[in-house]
Amino acid sequence: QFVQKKWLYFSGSFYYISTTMKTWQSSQYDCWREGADLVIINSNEEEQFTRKFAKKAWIGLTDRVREGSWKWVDGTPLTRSYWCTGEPNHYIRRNEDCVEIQKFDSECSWNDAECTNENYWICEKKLDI
Ligand code: 2F8
Ligand code: CA
Repeated sequence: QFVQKKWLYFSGSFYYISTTMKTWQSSQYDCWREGADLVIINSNEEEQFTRKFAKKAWIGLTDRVREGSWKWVDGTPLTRSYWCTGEPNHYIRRNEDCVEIQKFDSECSWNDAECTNENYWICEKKLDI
């Protein structure tokens, strides 16, 4: 049965918060199918907005092309970041290349984790005008 996905509007973009969990890559494919991409965070307001939803959720940030070179899914380099203390640490199996929002700690937001983990995810579609 087809269930219409709910998108939320915030400051120039529409956001989809998943209700199931997938790997980072499958999450990105899901966003692409909707004409969107994994969320790109470029303001404090957007960071505050996106962390309101899931306890953990994939965002559109990865260094899987080149270790330590963090890139947004639109190819732009990371300028404003919200890493938790000690992150990114490439910790589990030295294989943490994808970024999740986590809100166990109110002081921080991002953790690098293995891309093959299954997480909730957030898609963003810019309102085109
Ligand atoms: O303590 C931070 C550390 O916590 C976990 O590893 C034990 C995270 N792993 C997963 O979420 C799978 C690390 O990414 C995180 O850095
Ligand atoms: Ca980590």
